Amino acid sequence: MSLTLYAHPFSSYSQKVLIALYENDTPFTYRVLGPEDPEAGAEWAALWPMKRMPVLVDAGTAVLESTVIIEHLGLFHPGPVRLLPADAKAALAVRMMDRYFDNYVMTPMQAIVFDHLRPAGERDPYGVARAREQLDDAYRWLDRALAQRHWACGDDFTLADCAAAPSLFYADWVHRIDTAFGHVRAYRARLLARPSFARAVDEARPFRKLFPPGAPDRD
Ligand SMILES: N[C@@H](CCC(=O)N[C@@H](CS)C(=O)NCC(=O)O)C(=O)O
Repeated sequence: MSLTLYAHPFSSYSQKVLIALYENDTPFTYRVLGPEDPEAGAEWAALWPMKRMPVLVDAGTAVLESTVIIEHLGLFHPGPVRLLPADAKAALAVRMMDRYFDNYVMTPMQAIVFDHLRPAGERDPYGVARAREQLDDAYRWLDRALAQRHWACGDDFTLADCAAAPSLFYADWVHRIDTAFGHVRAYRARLLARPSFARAVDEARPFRKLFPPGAPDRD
């Protein structure tokens, strides 16, 4: 097996894939992207000019996009924890929730974070207010969806939970999940207790001071 992951411990989409790797104890070479290793950065930019992390290289072939990377791992490097159900209809529900977390939790969360990186005078208060509304809508919808579920799609931990963990983790930092959404708050706590995600969170602790809006003193 020759797997190389270009990623960073504090990056939410990198964590999504790290969870999948840790769930199955899948061995891989970790190329951490950052100023300490310009060579890794140059390799990554050559592999994927969009310069988005993570990128997985499997026996010389680049695999792009966190969801596709996790599906690739399930197909080519399966382990005991199956993150996509074998049943195609059940898998569709998992993919739907994966899209939900990426599009409606991760995206507005990132909009708020990246607004802090804009130069003074280029900030986007309208966009940030809209992102906050989207997060409230997303929390409200999710709270109902989770009422009878342990994980995002039921009893089994899946791809959708890999997406949920970092998105809800950081979303709560930038836009607190209201106490009215008890199911979402309890689910986030369950995700934090999952050993694969707890490991990813621990590995990212040294980087908290870099969180653009400022990291809260919890989690
Ligand atoms: N759709 C991509 C999103 C990846 C992504 O946005 N990664 C962020 C880090 S969490 C990134 O590379 N950001 C760099 C940038 O925006 O310049 C995926 O699922 O892998």
